[in-house]
Amino acid sequence: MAIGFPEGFLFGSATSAYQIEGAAAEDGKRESIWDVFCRVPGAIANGEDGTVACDHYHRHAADVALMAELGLRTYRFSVCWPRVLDGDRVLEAGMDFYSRLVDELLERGVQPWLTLYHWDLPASLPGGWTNRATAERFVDYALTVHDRLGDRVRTWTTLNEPWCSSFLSYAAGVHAPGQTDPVAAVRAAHHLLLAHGWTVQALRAADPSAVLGVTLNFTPALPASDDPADVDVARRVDGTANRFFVEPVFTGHYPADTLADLAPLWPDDLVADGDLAAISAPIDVLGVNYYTTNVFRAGERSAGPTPHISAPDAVQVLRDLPLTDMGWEIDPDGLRNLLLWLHTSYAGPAGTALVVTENGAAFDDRPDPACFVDDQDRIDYLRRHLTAVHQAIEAGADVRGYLAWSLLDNFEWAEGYGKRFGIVAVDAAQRRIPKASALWFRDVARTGAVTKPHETDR
Ligand code: IFM
Repeated sequence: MAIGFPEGFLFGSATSAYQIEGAAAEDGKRESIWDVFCRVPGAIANGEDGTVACDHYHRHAADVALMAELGLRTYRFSVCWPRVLDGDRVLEAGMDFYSRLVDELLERGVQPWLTLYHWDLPASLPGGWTNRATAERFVDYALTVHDRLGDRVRTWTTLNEPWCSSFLSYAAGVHAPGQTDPVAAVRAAHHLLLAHGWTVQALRAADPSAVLGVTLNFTPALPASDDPADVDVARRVDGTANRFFVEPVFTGHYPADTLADLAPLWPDDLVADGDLAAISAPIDVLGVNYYTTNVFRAGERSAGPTPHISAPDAVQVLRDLPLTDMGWEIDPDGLRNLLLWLHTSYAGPAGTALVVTENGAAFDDRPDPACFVDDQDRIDYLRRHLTAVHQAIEAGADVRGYLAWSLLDNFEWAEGYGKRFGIVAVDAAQRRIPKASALWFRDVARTGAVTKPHETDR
């Protein structure tokens, strides 16, 4: 049986600059914190980096043609800040690259969806996100990019997944810049949110009709049992992983319980008057990135760095669910529940639409001798999650689109190239090979309908 999505529902795909562009030192591009981090011995699996990646910087025209063939209605890409700005100086070649990309997308009928920050911060900014001045620089950067592309790009996302660029990057040390200081992580998180809020205010003033938003990653945290210790540890993880970001954006307050949990780490001088009013500037769309749901029990306090800075005693418990190649449990019901929670608690009352800006799975697939990738496991993942989105819509959530992560097999950060999320494979010769999932998704995008998974396959 087929389930149809509402008229105009946006099917698309997403990538990010560092993960696909390559051309790491071309046309005057300056270094980002990821260029630097990839040189740290042991930071990235197999010592890999984004120097060449998918060579999209040189192959963008063919990549856009492929997007059109795959029926994508929108393409979410990110701009690499140090490709377009060296301090205050505009790097014209880098800016031209994005301008051409936008033109090509529009010529092919694919709506450009621009993310300003997907983690490749200029390495030259002192203190990175621990420094409040970085948030000020971000607004200048955003306005400069908008000045060049705002006549053609209508949808602007400030940040992608600030949890990753704060707690995972400054507390767990897993992502650039690789720090393991929980206080630095709290500073980074607040400054990222501030950069978001100030930028929404500035872009709104410059371009009142633009569609503005932020993309947050949500990993729902559930207790392993009703033991109060398990319930409390799941609450604390949920506080920093999810509510720390969505709550101030919609309510202008950090969650009270999370503030209490973080009190020993919270710098007195962090929040200035007006910060939370800026952070809660109204947005038009909340981007929702969902991959999995985690279950936690309370265990021994871990000694090593962790992104769960208020829950070092959190121990993840695996359920009896299939895993992706990242070791992430496949839990589509978690996406339905998440969308309903976000709609009911935050986005709905604010009149803000939801779009799933990332969802997808890594599987260990490679082209067969006939140069085809029959990734039925990914089709199954996408189908189940799209079905969950449809269920959320039926239950009243205002979800306007779904963007598959990712268009291409690409650089999966600390995991290097070993984890393949693409619906299109990229081989060593940089050939693009649409997988079975890309052809399946093309049909979904063209018909606006998905066949339901068989109940027996669940
Ligand atoms: O590849 C990443 C992406 O950059 C951000 N969201 C999660 C994806 C898979 O880990």
